[in-house]
Amino acid sequence: NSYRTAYAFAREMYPKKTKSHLQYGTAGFRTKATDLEHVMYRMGLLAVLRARYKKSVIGVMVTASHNPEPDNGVKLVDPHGEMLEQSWEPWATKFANVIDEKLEDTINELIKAFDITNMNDRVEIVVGKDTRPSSPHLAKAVCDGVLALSGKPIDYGIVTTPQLHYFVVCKNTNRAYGQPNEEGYYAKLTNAFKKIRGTEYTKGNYHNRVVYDGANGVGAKKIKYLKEALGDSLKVDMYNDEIIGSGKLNYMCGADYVKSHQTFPNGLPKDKNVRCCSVDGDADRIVYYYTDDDGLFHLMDGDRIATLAAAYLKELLQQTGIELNLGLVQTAYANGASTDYISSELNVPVAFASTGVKHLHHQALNYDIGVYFEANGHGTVIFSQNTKEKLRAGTRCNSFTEDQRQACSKFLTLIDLINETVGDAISDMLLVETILHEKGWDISQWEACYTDLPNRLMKVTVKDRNVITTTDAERICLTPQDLQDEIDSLAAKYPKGRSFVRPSGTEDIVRVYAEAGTTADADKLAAEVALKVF
Ligand code: NG1
Ligand code: ZN
Repeated sequence: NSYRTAYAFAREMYPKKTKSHLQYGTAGFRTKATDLEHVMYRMGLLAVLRARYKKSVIGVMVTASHNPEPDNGVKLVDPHGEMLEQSWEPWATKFANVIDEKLEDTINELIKAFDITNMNDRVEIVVGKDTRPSSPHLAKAVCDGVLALSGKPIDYGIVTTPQLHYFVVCKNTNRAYGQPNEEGYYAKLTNAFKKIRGTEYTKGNYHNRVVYDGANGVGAKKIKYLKEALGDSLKVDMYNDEIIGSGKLNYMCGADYVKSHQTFPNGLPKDKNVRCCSVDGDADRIVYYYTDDDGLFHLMDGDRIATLAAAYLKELLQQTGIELNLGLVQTAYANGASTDYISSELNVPVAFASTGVKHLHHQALNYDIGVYFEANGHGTVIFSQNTKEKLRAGTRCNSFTEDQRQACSKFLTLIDLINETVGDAISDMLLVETILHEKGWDISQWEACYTDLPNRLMKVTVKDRNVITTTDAERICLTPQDLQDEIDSLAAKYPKGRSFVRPSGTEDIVRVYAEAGTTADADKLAAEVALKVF
């Protein structure tokens, strides 16, 4: 009986040594690497059960993204490249927390609950890891878990989170999405990029050079391969590429640092008006920025990328003449000015989802063309089957003009450039570069689309963050009673005032967000709302 072996093995190799309770949250499990050994092993077990239940390949990614180097984490990737289905999250939590003596029972309980009868299927589990020093050891624990239940671990070594999602989808679509290896990934993106760019590498105010902050992580390691494939079409000047064991991963650099400190990362040359970008520790997020003539810092976050992409896709869609619905999904953290711009000026409908890309992704499925981004730079675009079929038919349609047919084929190439499975810093960078190139824009022209409202994000530590519950994509507080009324009356005092609070899904804190017409007002509003939360 294979799970008996698993159980015995666990006690010997990966005993549960910690008492602390871990919860599978928006980013899977994340904590000090030293507390994660048994969790990794058990996620290997769970992945095999999930793969047998779904009769598909499942992914397991070992990473703690933008967290400090001593942390680590793990998330499971479902067959279509999405995050683990929400109804299984409590199972992941249970697997991580049961005592060793109860592990066998828990495995049996799950097998029974889902009526898994194919326990002998030799399912494939693809495993990836980031550059943390703890990752090889933890990824091995995952593979041991997979082996313990007679699954087949396929270890991809160090890869970005979006690469792992891509491999899962390639395997589950029988390679229709692409070749399930790194060469296939780079080839798909760079072929599409070069095809759209053509041979005119600079255009108008656009120059084919970008300064790239690799956050001293996997995003630095991987860009080396990409650069080769891009040739002269785009020059990527890389900085912060000290990788394994330097202790510098995400340290004063990377997308999260730049976004949350609204400042230039360490280690990059501060040349004026030069387009720069930063990725995070597993390269699923990207933000752009530049320093102007006066030395002032300007951030182009996920909202900017989302609006740039949505506007461009809308134009391209109009050129095809095909009727499809296009929409943008944001979270409550999206700057109000971006929402106004996209809905009022560009007439693209905007929907809101709760924080966490899985919620945005889900909401984006409601559109033929769904653009979704978190303000922190995590997002992508997804296209319905209907969209792809109509575009393919459009390329051969006799009643279309030649321009329309060409627009259809360009649109299809653009889809190849986009990693639909999950937000992908490298793919998003190539998308931004493609749009700016086509428009002949420098970064300040991109910025000129709209002016961000001043905003302020604060953390408040409370005894129990879960006393705060929210609704309507976290924009409205349900409990404690009266809190929402108090927020409303505070926000009403300031022109363009807006504020909301929600418990964080990744830290033991409450987040307070406020925006208003001026920085002083945004700061005041945030502070006043924070006081009500205490
Ligand atoms: P929480 O801690 O739930 O606010 C944070 C980010 C999310 C998302 C997750 C997962 C903010 C305000 N929140 O969530 O956008 O990226 O981490 O990593 O940036
Ligand atoms: Zn990340």
